[in-house]
Amino acid sequence: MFNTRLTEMLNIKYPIIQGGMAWVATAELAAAVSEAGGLGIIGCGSAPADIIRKEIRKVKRTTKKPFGVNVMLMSPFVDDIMEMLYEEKVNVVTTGAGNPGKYITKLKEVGTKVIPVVPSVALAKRMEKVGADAIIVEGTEAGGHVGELTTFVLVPQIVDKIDIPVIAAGGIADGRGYIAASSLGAEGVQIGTRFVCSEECVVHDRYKEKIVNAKDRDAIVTGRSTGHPVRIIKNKLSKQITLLEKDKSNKEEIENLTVGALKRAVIDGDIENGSVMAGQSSGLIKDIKTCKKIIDDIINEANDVRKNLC
Ligand code: TUI
Repeated sequence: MFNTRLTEMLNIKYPIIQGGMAWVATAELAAAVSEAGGLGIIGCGSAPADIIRKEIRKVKRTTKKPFGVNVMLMSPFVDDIMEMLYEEKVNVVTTGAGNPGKYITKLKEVGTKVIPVVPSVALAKRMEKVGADAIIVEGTEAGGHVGELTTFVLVPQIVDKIDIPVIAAGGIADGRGYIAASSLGAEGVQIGTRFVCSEECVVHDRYKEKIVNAKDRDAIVTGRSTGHPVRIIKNKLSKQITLLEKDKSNKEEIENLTVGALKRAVIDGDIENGSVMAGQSSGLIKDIKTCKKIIDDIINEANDVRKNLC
């Protein structure tokens, strides 16, 4: 069940990809996930190319296993990042928040597999046509920048429309979610929030605690009115944004409030005025453990669930 076209293509033990979270997905987290048999990912966010190159070199020194880099396509440094990636020749590039079409041919030429994140059927079809190796289908349950549709409805619609492997993302944090995603036709899962609450993840302890303490309705979407919907855990910042969103003329004030807000939460541990990006799976996460334990527990639980199904 854990051998799929994705594990073959990427040469990994389990088809579990770590989300490429800005500020959060550092070399430490990526190396730990890859060592545990998944695919660790360094998240570029809006960091410049030289910083990311250093993170790549750190992972290369720490593990011989495959790993990847997530490129956030709204980054002001996206072209520099791509030039650097053509040189570093990492195993995998995942992309988010845009259409990576114009970079795919060159990445593939240097031997990098390209796996875009998409929030819709149309974009999935377009990405297959321009040469993507697989597609990450991300439902609105995910943390951070989100689309509208749920994982449960979007994954099977895309599985029906494309031939390359589909990886399900958004709302998956345990073995039950893994089996559900497989049942929908996914050949792998991408997991973000669960890995934030790992021992190896460098985010501030208060950020991890905020997720562990979150209840079912605490991961809410802010910024719909500004055209930048972002899922974060409810706090003082989210309440301020929600109030400002009642009036469309407050767009600039909202943008000012959110500039630098992710760093404030992740690095400074200001979980009230900062942006605590996390998915709806926060309500499922009750502890902090190593990446190896997270992956082993998912695999063991998935095996138990499967036995009970048959
Ligand atoms: O990219 C993400 N999640 C992110 S990026 C991020 S950094 C950020 N911070 C503040 C505001 C905005 C971004 C935090 N979380 N997930 C992958 C994802 N990609 N979700 C949705 C999409 C997406 C959306 C539109 C992918 C492609 C797309 O294409 C539009 C087009 O060009 O056709």
